[in-house]
Amino acid sequence: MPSSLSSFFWVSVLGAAAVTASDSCSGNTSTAAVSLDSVCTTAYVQQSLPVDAIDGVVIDVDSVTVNAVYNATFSGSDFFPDFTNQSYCNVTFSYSHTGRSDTIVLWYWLPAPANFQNRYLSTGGGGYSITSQDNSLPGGIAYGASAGTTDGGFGGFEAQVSDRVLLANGSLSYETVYNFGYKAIHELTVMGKQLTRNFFSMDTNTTLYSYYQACSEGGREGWSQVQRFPDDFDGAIIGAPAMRYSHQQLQHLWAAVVESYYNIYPKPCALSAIQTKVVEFCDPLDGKTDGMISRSDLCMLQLDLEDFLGLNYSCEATAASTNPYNPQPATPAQSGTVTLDDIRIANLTLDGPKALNGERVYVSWQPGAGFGDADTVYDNTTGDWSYALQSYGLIFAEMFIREQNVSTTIPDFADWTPDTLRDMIYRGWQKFEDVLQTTWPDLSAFRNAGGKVLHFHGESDGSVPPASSVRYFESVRSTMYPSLSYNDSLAAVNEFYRFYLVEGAGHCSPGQCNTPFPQTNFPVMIEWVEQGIDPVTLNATVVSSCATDYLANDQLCSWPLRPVYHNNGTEKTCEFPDEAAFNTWIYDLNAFPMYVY
Ligand SMILES: *[C@@H]1O[C@H](CO)[C@@H](O)[C@H](O)[C@H]1NC(C)=O
Ligand SMILES: *[C@@H]1O[C@H](CO)[C@@H](O)[C@H](O)[C@H]1NC(C)=O
Ligand SMILES: *[C@@H]1O[C@H](CO)[C@@H](O)[C@H](O)[C@H]1NC(C)=O
Ligand SMILES: *[C@@H]1O[C@H](CO)[C@@H](O)[C@H](O)[C@H]1NC(C)=O
Ligand SMILES: *[C@@H]1O[C@H](CO)[C@@H](O)[C@H](O)[C@H]1NC(C)=O
Ligand SMILES: *[C@@H]1O[C@H](CO)[C@@H](O)[C@H](O)[C@H]1NC(C)=O
Ligand SMILES: *[C@@H]1O[C@H](CO)[C@@H](O)[C@H](O)[C@H]1NC(C)=O
Ligand SMILES: *[C@@H]1O[C@H](CO)[C@@H](O)[C@H](O)[C@H]1NC(C)=O
Ligand SMILES: *[C@@H]1O[C@H](CO)[C@@H](O)[C@H](O)[C@H]1NC(C)=O
Ligand SMILES: *[C@@H]1O[C@H](CO)[C@@H](O)[C@H](O)[C@H]1NC(C)=O
Ligand SMILES: *[C@@H]1O[C@H](CO)[C@@H](O)[C@H](O)[C@H]1NC(C)=O
Ligand SMILES: *[C@@H]1O[C@H](CO)[C@@H](O)[C@H](O)[C@H]1NC(C)=O
Ligand SMILES: [Ca+2]
Repeated sequence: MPSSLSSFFWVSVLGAAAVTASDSCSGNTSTAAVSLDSVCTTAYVQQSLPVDAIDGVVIDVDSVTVNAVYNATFSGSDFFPDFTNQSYCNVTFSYSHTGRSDTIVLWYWLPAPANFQNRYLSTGGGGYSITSQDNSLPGGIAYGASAGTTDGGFGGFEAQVSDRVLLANGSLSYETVYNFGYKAIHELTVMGKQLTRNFFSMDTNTTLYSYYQACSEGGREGWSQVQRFPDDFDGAIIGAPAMRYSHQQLQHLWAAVVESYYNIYPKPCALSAIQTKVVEFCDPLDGKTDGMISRSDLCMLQLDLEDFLGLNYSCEATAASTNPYNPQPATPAQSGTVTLDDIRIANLTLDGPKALNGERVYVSWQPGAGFGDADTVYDNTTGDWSYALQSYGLIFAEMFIREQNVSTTIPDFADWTPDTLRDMIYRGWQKFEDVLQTTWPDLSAFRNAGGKVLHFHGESDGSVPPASSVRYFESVRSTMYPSLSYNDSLAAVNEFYRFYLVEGAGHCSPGQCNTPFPQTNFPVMIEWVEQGIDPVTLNATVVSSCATDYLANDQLCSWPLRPVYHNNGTEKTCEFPDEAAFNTWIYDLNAFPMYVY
């Protein structure tokens, strides 16, 4: 007979509709014959709520919203292929913590019973958001998984943690920081799994496979769970994680620091002309001239930006931008030739943060990443160009570290030197080491619980440097297997954790034309977890709209193997890079007395 309370509800609530519920007597709870209509009701969802899943959590039963959605179509995502005819139950409800007056809203899509395949998926956010709203949920239900997201308690699915992180000047909301850091996603997952079991009337002996999938800040959120909660996920798909948080957020101010410190303000048009030349120069170094850089390491060894001295550039005037964090007046037409000063800023930007004495503060971006953080803004009253403060760095420095409610400027920025940036990174690292930094390198508990991690990063990412992901992979490898040789430790890590650089890709998206993007990570992870199929290479698809071979399939190499093209680009192999190429990915962050994982 059904063993759980929810199975009891299933029978009593649905009556004759639950004709197959008795299958659970043989250890198989088949709900396939039940229609979406009959379960996607407020009463049934209220009875399925995960009320006892977490101590100290109180679910507001009256907050439940439920509606069935039929035959939905999803298209245009980089993280799952297009789907038609998806039917699901759309559920939201809120909860609070005993003794606190907080309200956190959860949002789940539960697939039609006919399509449920005993899977659950948590999804995450980007930037200062903990959620991608309903943009990532389709990638779950299409594979028979219920899928969830949380608003973190920040005031709705369109809100950001920065809306709530300061209670007043000098008063940081630590509860908000910890919800963002790791608590809210954990609660989303534990409750999502129980809701799924209850809703589909799974008996306790049936395995519910649990997964995570997100990119950028969502990637950091994924690591925050893998590092702390070994039983939450069987498989975590983590893209371009914004981890090593203090370094990651504040490095976005590096370009503005050097512009201000050296008083050099290149025109954006000059930097984009340099960028075009970088791609042109580095594209063929990988053995295939296809408009994208598959080997940014070889590019780094051979590129000299001074070769672009005297390059002509010309851009048309642009309209004003109303971005609240970075409002910009209209810009005039720009033209000229690339100067040594322009090249100096481009060089320093790519090289990444260093202290004035030359000690290294953080990793570099790869050539091909562009110069977004170095883009200057036009002052239409003076006719001058000046630095722009990238909003992630600005908010982290002012709100999280200094606890000052300043949204568009850093009052003393004109006094900042490269050493000020170093000191600010150190301060943020120490202050948030246990909640946002997210670099705990010992994943033994997750490995021992049987978990798998699929980690990927666009090689031309201009927001999170891919060398940051390489550094974490290498930290895990050397921390967990200190006495093994490189090859043996690599094999040991790869049993549960694989990392792939995505040739030519940008930040959580295809970048240069013809980039293969890993759009089928969820089915690949399902095969790894449920069938033991090791993703020796990562399945990818050319989804960039400017591609010459749209939808072509490709296979990405598992780190540290790198693509090598043969026969004028018609064949590709994955090979160990030579020592010089490998070493371009490895940094000695000697500006700090503490080791940076
Ligand atoms: C679940 O598994 C246990 C142990 O194998 C077994 O005793 C129990 O009968 C099973 N329950 C159901 C509902 O199959
Ligand atoms: C459970 O039922 C499904 C669908 O009928 C079937 O494919 C599967 O083999 C069954 N599993 C067990 C353990 O009986
Ligand atoms: C969904 O599509 C199926 C055919 O694929 C059709 O039979 C059904 O009526 C549609 N349902 C709704 C609610 O549109
Ligand atoms: C749409 O999905 C339903 C089940 O959700 C299925 O019965 C139907 O055949 C599908 N229609 C098409 C056109 O694929
Ligand atoms: C899902 O539910 C939420 C909350 O009620 C609602 O805002 C949203 O529009 C619903 N989505 C669909 C596709 O019905
Ligand atoms: C921060 O400043 C904004 C705009 O100046 C204001 O709306 C908000 O209430 C302030 N928040 C706090 C916590 O002071
Ligand atoms: C740059 O433009 C100038 C003036 O328009 C022209 O004389 C020169 O040949 C151009 N240089 C290159 C390298 O195209
Ligand atoms: C300068 O830019 C601001 C903001 O876009 C605009 O309101 C103003 O009209 C501009 N002034 C001139 C002289 O173009
Ligand atoms: C830019 O970097 C290259 C290579 O590191 C170096 O040779 C060159 O002197 C630098 N140029 C400037 C203007 O800083
Ligand atoms: C908060 O601090 C900022 C920066 O020091 C200041 O501009 C603002 O006036 C302060 N707000 C309040 C309410 O004190
Ligand atoms: C691999 O990607 C191709 C498209 O590039 C797709 O057709 C295939 O189903 C994917 N394989 C897996 C395991 O998802
Ligand atoms: C090499 O490939 C490029 C790009 O596909 C093509 O234009 C060129 O003709 C090829 N060269 C040879 C020698 O086949
Ligand atoms: Ca190429």
